[in-house]
Amino acid sequence: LDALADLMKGVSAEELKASFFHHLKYSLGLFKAEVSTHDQYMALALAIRDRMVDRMMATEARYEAAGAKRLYYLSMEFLMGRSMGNNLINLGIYDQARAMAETLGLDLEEIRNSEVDAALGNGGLGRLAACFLDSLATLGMPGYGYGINYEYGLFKQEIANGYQEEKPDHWTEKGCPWMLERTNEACMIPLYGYIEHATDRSGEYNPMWMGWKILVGIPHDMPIVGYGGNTVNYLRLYSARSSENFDMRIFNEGDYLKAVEEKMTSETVSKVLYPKDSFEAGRELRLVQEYFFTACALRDITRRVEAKGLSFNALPDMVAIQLNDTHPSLAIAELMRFLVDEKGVPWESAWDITTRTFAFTNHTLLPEAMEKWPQPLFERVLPRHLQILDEINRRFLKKVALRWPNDPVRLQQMSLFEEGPHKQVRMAHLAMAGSHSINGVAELHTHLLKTKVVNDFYNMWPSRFNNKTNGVTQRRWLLKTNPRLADLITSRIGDAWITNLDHLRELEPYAEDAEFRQAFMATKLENKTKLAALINRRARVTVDPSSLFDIHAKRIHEYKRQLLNVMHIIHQYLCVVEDGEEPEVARTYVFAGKAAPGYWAAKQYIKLINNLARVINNDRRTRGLVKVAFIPNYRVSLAEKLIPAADLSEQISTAGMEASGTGNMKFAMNGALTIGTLDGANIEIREEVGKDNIIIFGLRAEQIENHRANQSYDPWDTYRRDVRVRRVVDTFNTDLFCPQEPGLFRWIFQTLLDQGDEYFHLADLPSYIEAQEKASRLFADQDTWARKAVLNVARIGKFSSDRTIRQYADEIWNIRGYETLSPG
Ligand code: 26R
Repeated sequence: LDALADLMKGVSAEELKASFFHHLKYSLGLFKAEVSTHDQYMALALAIRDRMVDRMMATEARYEAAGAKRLYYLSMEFLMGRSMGNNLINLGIYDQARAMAETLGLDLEEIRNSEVDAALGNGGLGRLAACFLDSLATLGMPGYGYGINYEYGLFKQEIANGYQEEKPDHWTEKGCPWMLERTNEACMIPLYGYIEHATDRSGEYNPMWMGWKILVGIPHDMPIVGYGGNTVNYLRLYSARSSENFDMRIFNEGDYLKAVEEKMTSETVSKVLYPKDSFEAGRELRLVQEYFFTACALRDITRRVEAKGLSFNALPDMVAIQLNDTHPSLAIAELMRFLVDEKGVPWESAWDITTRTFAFTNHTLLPEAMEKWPQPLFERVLPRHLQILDEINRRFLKKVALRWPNDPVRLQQMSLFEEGPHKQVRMAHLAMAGSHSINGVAELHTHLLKTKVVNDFYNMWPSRFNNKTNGVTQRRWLLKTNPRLADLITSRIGDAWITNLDHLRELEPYAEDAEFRQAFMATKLENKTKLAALINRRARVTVDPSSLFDIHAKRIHEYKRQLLNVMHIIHQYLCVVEDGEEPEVARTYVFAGKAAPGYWAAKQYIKLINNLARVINNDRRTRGLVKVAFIPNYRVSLAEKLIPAADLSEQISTAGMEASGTGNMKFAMNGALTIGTLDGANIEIREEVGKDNIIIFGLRAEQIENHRANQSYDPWDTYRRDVRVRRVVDTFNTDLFCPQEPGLFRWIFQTLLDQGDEYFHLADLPSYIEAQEKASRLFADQDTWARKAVLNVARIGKFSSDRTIRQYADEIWNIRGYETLSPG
């Protein structure tokens, strides 16, 4: 029996094969003859999962034996993408799996491609959470993700007549083989209802939360394996179900249909990810989602402490809870409710426990993304929590008043409640008041938080504020995504970079090695050739792999300024067709990204890019010189194909608006040069790679801020002064890019000029054009370009999420790794 068990767990090609067939037959009930690629994927995934489960249990035992402090990362979003490739690599069995597939006449890459992305996130914030899980496991740290098991992930994007159309992403339709459902650990979450104002026997006010409805949370665990395979943590995602008990009451009242309806509404709670990267006031379901998963997570966390028979005073020594933006910040009120109402802990000690447990990360400076809930809505959904917030606020404002006597304006500014005709709950204020640590995600971003956005809070608690510059995992974003470059790097400096990215510095001397540069550019060309084929398939555009691949891939947003990129392309186009100027190098402009379904301007940008592509790609005068392609349905698995093929990475947000960016790091890690503003982490990337190896342009955050403060920016000035700018902007008043849809883009002229150009496009266009010309000049000399590209890779070590996680672990969480690396 032991031999059988070993066979089922073993990692040789032979053993994998046995397990693969076992799952085909016994888990999927299939005969060999009727097996599709997707069935192969399912069986292989289950075989891989078996190997992770054993290690997950060993990991748990190791943490338990050590009495390890644990980190819980609460996030509404985890943008995991595909898992098979990463799991194989991190388990160290990629080659065995490929060998196994080969002996069966199967193609591992084809099998991997049939995995659908787990798109449980919108963009940067969700993908950061996924990178963090990889780093935590690789560092052997007890860190767990907690979130929602959305039945529908971020919508699928299709393009029809140049416009974005959204289609549902029913990613779980065929089941997710990585996930372990744990019905035995379900938890009950009350919400709605009312407060009964009672006094207890001693005459003390003792409010009772009554008449609630119950949601049931079912945990689904996705094992997360670290590189080397020694540590397997998990991501725990909750599905919402209705409560049998509760339904029974209605059943008994005889209203069968009402009972079924209630059940359906319960299940909508985990139905779909909100596709917005800005806040929409008043969405009740969103508030319920936030409370639902947050309360489930806390049940889980406190249950563990209670099982040990320990006092809750020990909580901050046993666990750290990180709030990924304000979305899970109800956890603060929920922990207070649990301690005070359910466990009878006095308020003061409950608050001490709470603030020592929580830490908060802010991910955006955009005012429209700040969560504020209408108080009446909040009260209806969470009546007891509103009372708790009131009490938190009362005590908090008392401290503010002590610090700044007779300063009613400050009290108003800092309150957890925004007064006015529509009273609102400010979630960021709750998150800051209830946490011992408040961090931004890049140096500039943290600086702006401290000095501008929440300056009052910084003055009150300067020591709570700290920076944790973002990072990305090199296991996915270099090793997996760019195997050719990864192999080349390893052939010269060994593979230590996989778990310590600082080792990439050893590549620096190779920038001066002609043979290496040639090999480096050859891998880039291979990646570009592959991408060219994909562009042909998905966008029906033929492009030349030797042209400069200029890639702009991220959510479509005005502040990210896809429009600025478009304006430069128009400029280049006009230089050819009107001035007869040959550009320095041929270029392929690639765009990819989704627009929030309700974001009109962003959706217009997509139409504009597609129209621009149609006009330029069909103009014989620019043939062989300029191509434009919009690749639909940007997602993690598409990013993995775009990033390794980029020469130039567009990071051109209005300075002061991109908190950090993480795509910028991934592109540079794959040897693209950045063209960008001094915004977010671009600033730190410049510090690392050196100013000669990055192309910076545009106004700095401070200058933008001054213009805003003094209202001193007038886009008409630039329009009048600069003929290039004028010529480009004027095209929006013509039908050059919308011959079939007259007047379609006139609104752009108006926003840029009559409405003040909020994002400083025109102010930055001249310096952007010059920066782009510089990029072309550099690219024309392939050898110079190669040197710079190599140095980008060699100097990108800082931006590993391993570094970021070590900093969180040392400076905020006070947790450590428990790796049992076998000696030698
Ligand atoms: C309120 C809710 C609908 C919502 C608002 C905003 C949901 C999601 C967002 C997206 C924000 C918070 C986000 O993704 N921010 C990004 O975080 C990245 C990781 O820190 C940064 O790199 C990036 O600059 C920032 O925009």
